[in-house]
Amino acid sequence: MISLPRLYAILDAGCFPNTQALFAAAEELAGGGCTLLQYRNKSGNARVMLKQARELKKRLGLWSGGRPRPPVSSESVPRTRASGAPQFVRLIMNDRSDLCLAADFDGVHVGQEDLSPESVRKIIGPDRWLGVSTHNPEQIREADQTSADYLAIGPVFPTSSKERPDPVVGLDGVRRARALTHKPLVAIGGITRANVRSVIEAGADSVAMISDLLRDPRKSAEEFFRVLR
Ligand code: 3NM
Repeated sequence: MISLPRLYAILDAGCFPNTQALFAAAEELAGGGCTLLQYRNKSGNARVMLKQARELKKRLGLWSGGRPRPPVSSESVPRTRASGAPQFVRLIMNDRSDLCLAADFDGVHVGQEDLSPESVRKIIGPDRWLGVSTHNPEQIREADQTSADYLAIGPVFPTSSKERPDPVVGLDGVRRARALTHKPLVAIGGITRANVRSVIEAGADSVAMISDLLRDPRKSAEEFFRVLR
């Protein structure tokens, strides 16, 4: 079973004015201690996505197929403040298994309308991480039977970062999800530093966040970890 860090940052390309701002945010998040990052781009432009993903990999991705790879040049590697040790960031591709492989990412996250978890598994192989979004108990039960490495449940709270979000599940939805699966559980949707504690207490192993990390990503990530200490 995989072990998830508490913070699962999602970099949504649509939230940034340009590509440089996207990369800068990624590096700041890593500098703030984030070790799991999903690249999300709903534009549908596969070439742009691959280019951005490869650049993220170049700047942050020191993992390969789930196995750690020692840094070649440490110059551009973000460092944790306390130890000065290189910060390893696992990179997850939203929706697209093909781009995960092409950019040599460490995993794929799929929703209910993407390829099925088993189809994705065939493409990415046994080592890369596979995450599946769920929004109700029935979907959790179904996803629990697959080879997904972790399940996501949401939206926990109202969110404006997703188009046509499913109904809010609340903290009760997180508790219910926790009772239905032994797989690592990621909570998502409307989670902030102000409410993250309640979400973890409801049973989530990790929380995925978009908007609460946008302003000053490094500080936000650092504060996230402080809140959970
Ligand atoms: N998926 P924020 S909610 C990408 O319910 C996404 O599966 C959701 O962004 C789900 O942290 C969501 O800004 C948006 O609310 C999360």
